[in-house]
Amino acid sequence: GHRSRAIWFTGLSGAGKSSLAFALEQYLYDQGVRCYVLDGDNVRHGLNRDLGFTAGDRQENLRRIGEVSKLMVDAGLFVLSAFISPHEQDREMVRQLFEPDDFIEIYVRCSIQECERRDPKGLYKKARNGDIPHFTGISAPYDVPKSPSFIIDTEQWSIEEAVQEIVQHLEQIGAL
Ligand code: GGZ
Repeated sequence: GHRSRAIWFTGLSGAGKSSLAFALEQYLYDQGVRCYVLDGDNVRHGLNRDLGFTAGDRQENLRRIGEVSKLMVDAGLFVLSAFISPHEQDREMVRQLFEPDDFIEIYVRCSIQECERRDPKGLYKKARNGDIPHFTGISAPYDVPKSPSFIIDTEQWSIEEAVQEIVQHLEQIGAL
C-alpha cells in the first residue's frame, strides 16, 4: 500500500495549483489511493472564513491548513493542498509539522505576466484597479521557493503532462 503524505502546491494565483491538485487527485483515485484536495475554495469559505490576506492572516490560514493536512495524513489520506503560500517562512512552518518524508513541496511556476493574461477570475484586473488590496504578485510579495521538492512549469506543460511529471517524480522519490 501507499503511505499517506502531504503534497503542498505553492504558486501565484492563476498558476494552476488547484487544477493540478484535482487532476492529480483523479489520477491517484484511479490508482486506489485515498486522497483529498484542500484549496482556497473549500477552506477560505468555511474553516478560515474569518481570515483575509494580510501577512498575519495568511500565516494563520496556512497554519490551520497545515494542522488539518496533518490530521488528514494521520487519518491515512494523501492530502493535496493548493495555496499561494507566498512566504517562505510560512511554508517552512507547515513543513515542520511533518516528518521530512511526509511533506512534499511542489512549486507551480508561472510568470506573473502569464497569470495576469489568464486571469480566470478577473482578480488581477481588479487588483490593478486597486480594488483588491495586497494582491500577491501585484501589491504583495511572493517568495520563490528556495528548495522545493519539485518544480512544475505550467507555461511549458499542459495539465495532463504536468500530472505525468509529478507522478514520475513521486515514484522516483518513493512516494508512490
Ligand atoms: C491573493 C487572493 C487575494 C489576495 C483573494 N491575494 O486564484 P484564486 O483567487 O482562486 O486563489 C486565490 C486565493 C488565495 O488564497 P490562499 O489561501 O491560497 O492564499 S494564501 O496562501 O496566501 O493564504 C485568489 C483569492 O484567494 N484572493 N484576495 N489579496 N489571492
